[in-house]
This record gives sequence, structure tokens and C-alpha cells, in this order.
Amino acid sequence: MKLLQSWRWYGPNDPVTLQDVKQAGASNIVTALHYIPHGEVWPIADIEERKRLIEAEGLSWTVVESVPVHEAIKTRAPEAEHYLENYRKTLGNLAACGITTVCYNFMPVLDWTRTQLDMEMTDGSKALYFDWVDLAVFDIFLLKREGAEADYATEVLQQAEARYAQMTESDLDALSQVVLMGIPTEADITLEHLSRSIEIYKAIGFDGLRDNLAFFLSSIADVCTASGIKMTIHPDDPPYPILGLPRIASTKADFLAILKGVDQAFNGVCFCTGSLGAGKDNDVVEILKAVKDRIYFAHLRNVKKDAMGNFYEADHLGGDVNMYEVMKVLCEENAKRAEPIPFRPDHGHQMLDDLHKQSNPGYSAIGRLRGLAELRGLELGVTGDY
Ligand code: DNO
Repeated sequence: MKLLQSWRWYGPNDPVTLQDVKQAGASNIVTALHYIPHGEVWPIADIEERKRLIEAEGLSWTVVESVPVHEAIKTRAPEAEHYLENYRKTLGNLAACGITTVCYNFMPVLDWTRTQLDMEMTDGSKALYFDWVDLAVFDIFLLKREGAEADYATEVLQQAEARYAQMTESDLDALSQVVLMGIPTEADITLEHLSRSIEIYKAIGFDGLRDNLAFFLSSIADVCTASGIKMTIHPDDPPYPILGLPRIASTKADFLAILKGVDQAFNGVCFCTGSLGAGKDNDVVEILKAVKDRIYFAHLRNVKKDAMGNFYEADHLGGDVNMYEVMKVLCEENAKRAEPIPFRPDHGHQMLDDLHKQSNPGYSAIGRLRGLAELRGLELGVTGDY
């Protein structure tokens, strides 16, 4: 039994079409109803409609990425109960439509964070990039977060000052936009909003956020178990605190604590090798071995870090993550399962024709096609299952 080759599709407005997905050789779709505001119930009719579009192309909708967890739940605000009730309803509706693997994250306010979306590689393709100096420029000079300086190494602070002095208004605007962007098709966050949230999370702290996650998982446990839903938490990206926000899904210890916190089968992991691989002390293969029996979905991609901890998204079989070992362990685990584990080639370079097209950052057609093709070949080589 092979891993399920899946592909993230942003929906009918995605410039990468379902036909492109088929030509890339993927069989399963990962999508979400991005147009529904965070926290609202996903109606069955809308889920069915999306499913119909996918099935009409001969593909199947296997994973929801993501049903976003409303900030009121993450911060356990007074309206949390209302949003939990909505979340349970959405899960019930998805299960009623036969979709039972759900990805989510528990990152405060921002989803994944990068500082540049078009870093040029030596071959002319473009990659996503995270740079500490740019983040410090954003944090200190644009967000003007109180006490931000204390969170950066002296070397980073010095370079940030020098870089800021050279940057034009439009450079600064562009940086701000990139940092504040999470999911391109969802609502943007403003600097004011971010500052307010940072204050709220300061009071919550690491332990508080971890408790709020356990509270969230306990509150949905019954519906998940009754309807066969598997929840998969996506690692923090990058896997360390940024902008003073706590992070609780970044390391092996974090994941073991999350799984133990609500120790039931529905509480699983979306194993993202790229997110975890950006952590300087993370041994991705070791983390994989530690949590493998609760992995219900995988994102396979690679990163290359430098001495300062900056990283760019490398070719899927390049970079710091030993993808050969990852694939071996994942395939061994897959062989024990009743249902195959879906994976998707996570992100890809903008390359060839992608360079002349507009697509969602990280989600170009050809870069991912290349990633998927390499991973598919790697799987075949590892298992010998022709
Ligand atoms: C970025 C993605 C994340 C991921 C969410 C899951 O490309 O990996 O945005 O979808 O964090 O909730």
C-alpha cells in the first residue's frame, strides 16, 4: 500500500487547476472552504459542493486543511464556548460528508511566517525565505513592539539597524505585507490587531496556551471519536517564538506533551518536515519516530538553514532534512496501517512557467510537481513496491 499522493488546492479561484493536479499525478485533494470566515459553521451544502467539484475531475477530497481555530478558543475568551460549538458542528458536517481527516494549527494570530517570498536560487527559481534581520526590522521599526530588542542576538540587532537605514518606504511596506500574510485567501491582519494580540498572549504565556490547546482538544473529543474524525495539528512555522508570541508545537517535547495531554487516537499530528526542519535543535527523523503512530497526514518539504538560523525552502530532496530517512520511517509506518497516510509535496519553488504566473506563495504548479515527482520516486525506491 502506497502513501496517498495529495495536493493542496485552494478552491475554484486557485490558479492551479484540478486538471493541473491530475497531470502532476496526485490523486487526492487537500482543501478548505477558505471563504467562510474563521469560526463560522461550514454548511453541509457548501462541503458537498466542493466535494462535487473535486470528484467531477476524478479526484477525492481526503484532508481538510484547515478548519481554523478561532482566536477566542486559542485565548479562551468568554466567547470560546460559542466557537467550540461551531467547531463541533463543522466537524460533524464534514464527517457526514465522509471527510474525516482535519488539519489545524494552534499558532497565535499569525499562521506561518516568512520575510521574503521570492528569494532567487542560483538556478533562477524562486523560494520562500525567513531572515532574522528582516524580522527584527519588522518587529522593532514597524511593529515597534515594546522590549523587542531583548529577543534578538546583538549581531541581528546591528544588522537590522543598518538594513533599516537602507530600506525605502516601499521595501518596508512589502516586508510588512509578507510578515502579516498567512493564508492568502483569508482575511489580512493589521499591525494594530497584531499588537493587541501580542499583549493578550503575553498574559497567556506558554503554559496557558498549552492548556488552551488541551481544553480545545477535550472539547471536541466526543464528536471526533463518535464520527471518526482525526485531528492533525500542524507544527509552528517557524518552530520557535517570534514577535513575543508563545509557541507550543515546535519540538519533540511539545508534540509528546500534546499527544499525552489528550491521549486519544483522534488527537494526531500533521507531520511537516519543513516546519520542524527549521528548528536548529530539531532532529526531524527522531521526532518522526517519536510520534509516528499518531501521524495521519504529512507535509514533505525541505529547508536549508544558515548559522544565524535564517532558512530558505530548498528542493524537496535537498536541504537539511534527511528525506530518505523520513520516507523510510513513514513508509514503514504506512505499511502497518489499515488506511494509507496522505502526504502532499509542501510548497515548491517558482520555476519554469511558474515564474510568469501568479500563484499562491509556495503553491506554484511546477515547483510542486517536481517535488511530488521526486518524493514519489523516493517512495518507490525505499519500498521497492512497484
Ligand atoms: C503553509 C501551510 C500552513 C498550514 C496551516 C495548517 O503553507 O503549511 O498554512 O496550512 O498552518 O493549519
